[in-house]
Amino acid sequence: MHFDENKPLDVVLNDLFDHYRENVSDVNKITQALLEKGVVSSQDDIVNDHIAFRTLGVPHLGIKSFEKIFLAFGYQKRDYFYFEGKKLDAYWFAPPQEGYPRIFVSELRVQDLSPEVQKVIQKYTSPIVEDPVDSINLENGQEVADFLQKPLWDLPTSEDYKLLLAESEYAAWVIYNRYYLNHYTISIHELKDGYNTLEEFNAFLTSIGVKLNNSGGVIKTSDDGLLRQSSTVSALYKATFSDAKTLEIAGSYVEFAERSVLPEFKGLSKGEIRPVHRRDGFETNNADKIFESTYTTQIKGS
Ligand code: OOG
Ligand code: NI
Repeated sequence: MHFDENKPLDVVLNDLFDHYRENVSDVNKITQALLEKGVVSSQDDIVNDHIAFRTLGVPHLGIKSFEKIFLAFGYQKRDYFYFEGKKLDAYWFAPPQEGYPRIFVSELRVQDLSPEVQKVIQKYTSPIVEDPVDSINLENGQEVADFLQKPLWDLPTSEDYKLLLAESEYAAWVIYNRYYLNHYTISIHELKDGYNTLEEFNAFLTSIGVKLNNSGGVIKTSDDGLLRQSSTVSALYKATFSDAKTLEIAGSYVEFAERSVLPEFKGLSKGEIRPVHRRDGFETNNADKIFESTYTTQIKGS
């Protein structure tokens, strides 16, 4: 993905992606290998199915606050998802026009966590008494892009990070990584023959040494069989905490999605198939496993 127009949404998506690819080495590794194999001729040829963000369910920092940015850009709020075990809520947002990625935003149900963990989270977030997005001009793309890279709360101590990690990997990820882009997603069905099924694409990823999330199986399949997803596991990076200690913690990852043509459009020829003819949205059971791409159980497991 790379947009050339000067629209605020384009500026924001480009900036998010630039920071993300600088930090997540699998992004360039995969693009480079696709270029070498002649599957694509530039990053712009890769269709981005969706991007994802994580938020904390406390006043002024959850989905209700974060979504203002993308609603202002013309995104539409769609289905709600609940993840009981992981104590998360989520929504997905449909883009204003074809060619832009869907957005998946999740939120930690902080009130469902232990009093100790709630206290640590509140220590960082309680100084925030109004929606931080309200102080930025949403018509200025660069201002929004800068906001998404800016810390909204103090850097945590390594002890606080470890306390969160022991109870909720998600909580620990957000307290350090904040609104960083959590992943971008390659639309596998848009690639050329030989690479446009997840089985073929995952074999290619394995051949270039990319490690995949295997929670619930490497390929996660929706009940209707039409949305299939795989993802890498995040690399660890050296993070410095406010007590000057460093820890190896999980960063972001890359996802791969294959959306099949809906039964009512099965008669269309290959050239007639547009994105609107394919399975849309997300799937709770797939997403539940994809969250684990940043979990140490996946990163350290074999
Ligand atoms: C999001 C996990 C869910 C999907 O496509 O279902 C997801 C996350 O890890 O924050 O991306
Ligand atoms: Ni995803």
